[in-house]
Amino acid sequence: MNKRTITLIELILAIVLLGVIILSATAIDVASRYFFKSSDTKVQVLNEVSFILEHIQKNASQATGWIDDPGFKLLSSTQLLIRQDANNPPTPGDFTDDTWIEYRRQGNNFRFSPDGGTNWETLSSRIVDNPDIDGDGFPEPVFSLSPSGTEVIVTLTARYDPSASLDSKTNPEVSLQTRLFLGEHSFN
Ligand SMILES: [Ca+2]
Ligand SMILES: [Ca+2]
Repeated sequence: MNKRTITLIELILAIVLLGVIILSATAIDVASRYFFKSSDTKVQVLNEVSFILEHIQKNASQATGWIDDPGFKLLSSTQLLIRQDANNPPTPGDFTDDTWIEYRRQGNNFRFSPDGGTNWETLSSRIVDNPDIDGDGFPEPVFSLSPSGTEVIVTLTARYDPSASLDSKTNPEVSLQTRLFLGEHSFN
């Protein structure tokens, strides 16, 4: 009679192998969750910045004015005003009854006023300073006039958690740039 018995060594080996299998399964799970989490935060930040740039583009396309009386005012590198005719019915020949809408970066907030600074809506609370995108040694301003005076360049950077430092995996940031073609509003 040669009954097979499990030795202590075999038992320990079995436990260790089981441990290794469980650990590697957990590692894969953590890695995939980490991956989804980081891509998810990046998409969220990207959506937020692109929404703002579309918001500005849409309103800029409805600016009222012409070469001697442009419908854009670049008050500073963080403040842009756009004049619109909000009258019903519209009074296109008269700019004096029009409304200046405003976009303003204030700290981590990017805000929009539809009525000349009375009411404000916060479009994002994730805004951080722009990096130096064109490599000239200076970070890009939020709003700037192109050298030709024919476009307003809008550059915006948002970070998932603006109070924490940038980390491409856990705290990503996204910079986007758009140009508002001024047409008859050109400053030249
Ligand atoms: Ca008008
Ligand atoms: Ca630069």
